[in-house]
Amino acid sequence: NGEFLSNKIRKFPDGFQFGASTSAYQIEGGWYEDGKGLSIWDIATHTDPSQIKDKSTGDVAADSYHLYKRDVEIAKELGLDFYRFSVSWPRILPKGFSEQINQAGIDYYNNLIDELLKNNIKPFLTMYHWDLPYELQKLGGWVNPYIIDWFVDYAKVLYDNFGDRVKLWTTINEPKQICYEGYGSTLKAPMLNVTGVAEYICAKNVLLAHAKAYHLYDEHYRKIQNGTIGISISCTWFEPASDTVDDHQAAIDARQFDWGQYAHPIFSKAGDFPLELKRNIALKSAEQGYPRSRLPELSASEICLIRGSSDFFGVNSYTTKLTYRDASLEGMYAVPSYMDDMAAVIISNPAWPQAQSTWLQEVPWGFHKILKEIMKLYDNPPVYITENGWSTSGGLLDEDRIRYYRNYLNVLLDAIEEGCDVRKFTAWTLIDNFEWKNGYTEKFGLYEVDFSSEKHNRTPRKSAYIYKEIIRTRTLDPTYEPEKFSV
Ligand code: PNW
Repeated sequence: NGEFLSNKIRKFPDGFQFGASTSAYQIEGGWYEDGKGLSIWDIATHTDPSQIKDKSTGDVAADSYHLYKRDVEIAKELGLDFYRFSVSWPRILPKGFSEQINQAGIDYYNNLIDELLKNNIKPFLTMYHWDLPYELQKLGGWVNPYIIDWFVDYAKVLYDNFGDRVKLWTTINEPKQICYEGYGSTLKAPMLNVTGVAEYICAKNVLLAHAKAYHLYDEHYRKIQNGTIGISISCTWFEPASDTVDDHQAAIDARQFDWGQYAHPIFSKAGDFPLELKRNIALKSAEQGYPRSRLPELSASEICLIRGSSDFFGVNSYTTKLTYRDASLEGMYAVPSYMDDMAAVIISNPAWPQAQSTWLQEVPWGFHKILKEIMKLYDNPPVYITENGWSTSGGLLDEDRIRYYRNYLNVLLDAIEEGCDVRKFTAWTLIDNFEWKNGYTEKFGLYEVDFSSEKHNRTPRKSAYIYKEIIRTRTLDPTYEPEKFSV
């Protein structure tokens, strides 16, 4: 499979920056400490543990609420330019609203940010990585349009408290996983499972919440705080399974449903939801007897508010799928549903290298196609890779993770040479963590965490030494072997 045609050492452009990423619920623990409110993940893991593969919770996770100094030390060991972490909304605003600010929560993130800056590592703050305050979920969460205001109120608290030192922001991590997985299925909290309706209402609200938080920064904070703010969207490459026109259209539809749904309104010249999305959902809704499309409309002023509301395109990208069209779709998907609206059949190719996570296969050329497609569709926006990574079942000798990173970085360099404006790369993830419904059964960390001991010791994997050398030399050397691991 190796994508390397030669063992040539390749150099990253000047100014290219490297980081690693985590998220609050996945690492912090401290789930009920110092005044933190409950999130939808606290509720999901506690009300029905059988929903999580190993029946675990994020109550303690990697204990970063107490061990954040060690996390920063690790970031320092790796030589990271920046560290991307998320803030737990209910740790700052226990009830979700900004009438009551939890000072202990503010202190925690102040300490983390100050510790990073002390070590010369730029804090890259994600405002929302899925741990919605439960009090807001009681009101409908992301399907209640008032959440747009609640999110902007929360963003203001973050700008006011951290914006003097944080210069890199993402508003929202992965709208599709929030909306489709959380509201259209049971894959993520709140497991609402109202597909065909809820994920589209959510999409509109997420886009408007993001855009309003962006404009608040742009108009009231940027002048003084001088930061950069954008959104992170998960992008899978969908490749036509055959050369037929139908399969090509199926792949386009799948991409437009998966990420165009969120990217097109923000990054395209025209704005609004993509044509394929509007057309498919309107047609199906009419056929099904709905009085109007299940996809909510964006008004002219909403389109305008959303369009252009991101300084960069944050790309979270891991894998590729094959896509084909099956005209009948007979009994394949529920009606109505997101999958039925997309009307594409999605499969994987068993020949591609497989990670521990069932959905994750190594397909570097798919990553390359995503970068080229974003350049083409959205007029070459600045791209930050805000997540990319590989899972194993554990162990320090992670040759497959090393191969994955090298191959993905290699095609990233190709894309840059071909004109793509990619400026940052972020590994998912710094340390092993709570992998949502898969609990602790999948390890994405550059550092292993010993979850069996109260100390939660962190140990570098072989990939950590490789990543460190890439960052130190600003080059990709496919033959480099770290001393510690050579036999
Ligand atoms: C990321 N896909 O989401 C999440 O942001 C992390 O919290 C999580 O730990 C990580 O994945 C690993 O699972 C993904 O479409 C979103 O292939 C989409 C995809 C993969 C991961």
